[in-house]
Amino acid sequence: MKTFSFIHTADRHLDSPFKGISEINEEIIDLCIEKQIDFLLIVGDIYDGSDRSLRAQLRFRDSLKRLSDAGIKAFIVHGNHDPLNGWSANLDWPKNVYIFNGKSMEKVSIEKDGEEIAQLYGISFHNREINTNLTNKFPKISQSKKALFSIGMLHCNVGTNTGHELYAPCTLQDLITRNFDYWALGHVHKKAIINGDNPLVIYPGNPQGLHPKETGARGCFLVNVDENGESTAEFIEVDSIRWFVEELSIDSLYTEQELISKVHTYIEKTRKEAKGHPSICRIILTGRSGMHSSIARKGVLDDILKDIREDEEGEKQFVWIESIEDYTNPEIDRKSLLERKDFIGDLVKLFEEFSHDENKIAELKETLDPLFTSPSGRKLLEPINDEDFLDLLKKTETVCLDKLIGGELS
Ligand SMILES: [Mn+2]
Repeated sequence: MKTFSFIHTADRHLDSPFKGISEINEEIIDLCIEKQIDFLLIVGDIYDGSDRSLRAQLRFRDSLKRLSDAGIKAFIVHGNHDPLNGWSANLDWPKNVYIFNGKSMEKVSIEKDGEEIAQLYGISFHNREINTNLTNKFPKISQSKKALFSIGMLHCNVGTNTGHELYAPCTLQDLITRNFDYWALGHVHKKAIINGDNPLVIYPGNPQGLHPKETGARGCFLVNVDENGESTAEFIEVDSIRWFVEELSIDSLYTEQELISKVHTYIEKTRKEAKGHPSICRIILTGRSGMHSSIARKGVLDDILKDIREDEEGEKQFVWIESIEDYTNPEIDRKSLLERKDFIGDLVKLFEEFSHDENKIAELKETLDPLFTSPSGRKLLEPINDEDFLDLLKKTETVCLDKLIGGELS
C-alpha cells in the first residue's frame, strides 16, 4: 500500500475567555503544508461555546481554505463544546473539508493519487450532553477481511477521566475491540497516548494552553503510516504562548530587593525553559520570613508586579507575570514560643530536648525502631543517619507549628 501521513489535533476552544490568542494555530496549518501531509483530523471542541462568534468561524474557514488550496483534506467532528445544534453561520466551506454529522456514524474513504489509502469512521456531537457510549455505533472490523488502514475519530471520555465532563463515556477496551489501526480522540486537554500500539489511541491535548493550569508544551500528533500499514506518532509543539505556575519560597529572604531579584531569576530560568515561546506565569509565594508583613502591605505586590512587567516590555520572547499570589506566613519566633505555658510551649520544648539531648535522641530512635525493622517496614524505609534524623525532626516541628499556629500569627 501507499505510505501516507496525517496530523491529529483537537480542543482548540476558539472564542475561549482567554482572548489574547483567539485564532486557530496557524502553526498547525503551516506544519501540515511543510510536512506535506495527506489529511488533517480535528476531533471536536474547535469552538469554546455552542454560540460561536462569526469572526472565529471566518478565521477557521480561512485557515482551512489555505489547507485546501495546498491540496490537503480536513476532516472534522464536533464535540460537547461545539455541538452541531449550536448556532453556526452559513458559510461556504472549502471543497476539501468534510464535517461528520451527529445523527449516525459515517464511514469515509480517503484516496491518494486515485488509490484508496484509508477508511475513516466518525460521528459528531449533535447536542452538548451525550451520556451514551458512542463507540457502540462503530463497527467491529473483521481482522481477516481487513485491508485498509482504519481510523476512528471520536470526542469522548475514556475510562472516566475525572478532570473533564463525563460525555460519551467509554473504556479503552471498547475502542480496542473495534480492530481499528488508530483512534483519534478529543476532549481531554492533556496529551496522552493511552494505547501505544495496535491500535494507537491518542488524545493530542489542546494545541494551546487556555489558562494557568494548562501548563507545559502543547501541540498535535504527526502520524506516519508505512507501506506495511505500521504507524508511528510524533508529538510536535505548536503552542504560541506557554503557561507556567511556580511556587517561590520566601524562606531566607529578608529584603524587598531579594524578593524582586528572586522573581527576576525565575523569569530568566523560565525564558530558557520555554525555548523561544513567550510565556505567562503565575507565581505563588510560600514559606516563612520577616518579609511576610511587607508582602501583606497593601499595594506592595501590585507594585512589584508592575515593576517586573515594565522590565519585560519590548521583549520578543516575553515572560509575562500574570499574578503573584501570597501564601506566605510570618516567621516563627521560637524563643517566645518556648516561654509559653500551653500545649504549643510544651511541644516546642519537647522538640528542643529531642534535638539537643543525645540520650533523648537514642530513646526516640529506639521507639521508632520497629518501624524500620519490621518485615513490611524494611521494604519501604531506608535506615536514617543522625544528620537526616535531626533534619526530619526540624521539618516535623515546622509542620506541627504550621498546623497549630499558622493562622494565629498572621
Ligand atoms: Mn470536550
